[in-house]
Amino acid sequence: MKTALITGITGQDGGHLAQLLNEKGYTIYGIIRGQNNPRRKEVEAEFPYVKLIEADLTDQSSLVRAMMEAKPDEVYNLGAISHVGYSFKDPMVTMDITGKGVLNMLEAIRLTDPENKVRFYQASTSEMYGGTDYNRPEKGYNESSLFHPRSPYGVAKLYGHWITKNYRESYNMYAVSGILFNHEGERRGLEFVTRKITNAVARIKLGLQDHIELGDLWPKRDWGYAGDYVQGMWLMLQQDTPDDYVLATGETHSIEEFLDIAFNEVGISDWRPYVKQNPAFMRPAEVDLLLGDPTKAETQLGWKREVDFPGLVKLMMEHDLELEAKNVK
Ligand code: NAP
Ligand code: F7E
Repeated sequence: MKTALITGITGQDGGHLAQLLNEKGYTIYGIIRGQNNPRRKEVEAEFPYVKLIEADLTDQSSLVRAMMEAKPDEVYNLGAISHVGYSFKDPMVTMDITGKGVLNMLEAIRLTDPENKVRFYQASTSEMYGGTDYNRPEKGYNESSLFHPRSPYGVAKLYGHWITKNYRESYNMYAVSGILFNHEGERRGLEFVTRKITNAVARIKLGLQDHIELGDLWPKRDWGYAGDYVQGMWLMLQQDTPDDYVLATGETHSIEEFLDIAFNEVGISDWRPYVKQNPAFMRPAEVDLLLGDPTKAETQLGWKREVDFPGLVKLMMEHDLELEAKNVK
């Protein structure tokens, strides 16, 4: 059976991917950073089959050692500073991890895989398209659309995207990028708007808090379910020839629409009295609207998302209501 090495094992996608690859019978190694990573215990408890290796995307020698230990067939590079808002506050670290970290991983593979057998997945993002509408085709951004990132995160990811393409073209590596639109779920970090909302709505319903503070409510996103998207990542590494693919739902919704459904789930028809706007959650440059066209992934990979927008909000609400009920005294 195959062996996979996952960076970002403590993150949302790392968890979903570990579960998927375990079901497929893979041996799984995960890279964990820091001398006392607070998420180590959670990973060990939830995914006991994942073998953890201490390494850091900013430390190339640690990645070489990880490659030598794991000897993987497939490497999924999911590790990153992934929060767009935070990337404005710490742009240098974002570049080091989210941008140059990709090069460090690619070089570690090249140094340890002289026969060019390892397949590499890079977690590219719809944030590379940015907020400008001038180049968006009617059906949404696709693999040929122009890029115009609007944050240090988007710029760093664009570097990762192009260096992956460059290594594919220069060294004939099986190195691909999945250009993934927003994907969410019960494992989503509380710092992202969808999970921040579902968790707060559950707490409001249970009397644990009385309001939620958010930034701008008009931006629109193409929101899918993370469990569906890791299937696409795996499919991208199983093809005869390496290529890049967009994964998206082909629908876009505003944060206000997300609030409508989330509050409705707990029987509150008007969310406005419970939501306060706080400029601290606004960004120096915003991405107004993201809409992706997944036609290539659907036709060539046979990938299709299963969970729709209301289904996504519902599953996140159900999860957070159950989770927060444990905090009611
Ligand atoms: P996430 O939950 O924020 O997870 C990020 C992971 O990166 C964490 O495991 C984190 O580990 C790890 N990491 C951070 N700095 C690191 C370093 N220096 N060395 C090694 N690992 C490091 O992100 P996600 O939502 O799962 O997303 C996975 C990937 O897809 C990311 O690259 C993200 O940018 C990209 N992406 C996400 C979406 C989305 O909607 N979710 C869409 C497009 C692309 P610690 O526990 O040590 O912090
Ligand atoms: O913001 C607005 C915010 O942080 C979504 C990452 O996974 O997807 C994600 O990036 C929208 C933005 O996700 C709050 O301004 C309002 O317009 O949940 P988010 P994101 O920035 O779209 C892409 C594809 C990635 O690649 C990234 O890694 O919501 N918003 N109020 C807020 N956002 C947050 N976080 N918190 C608020 O209070």
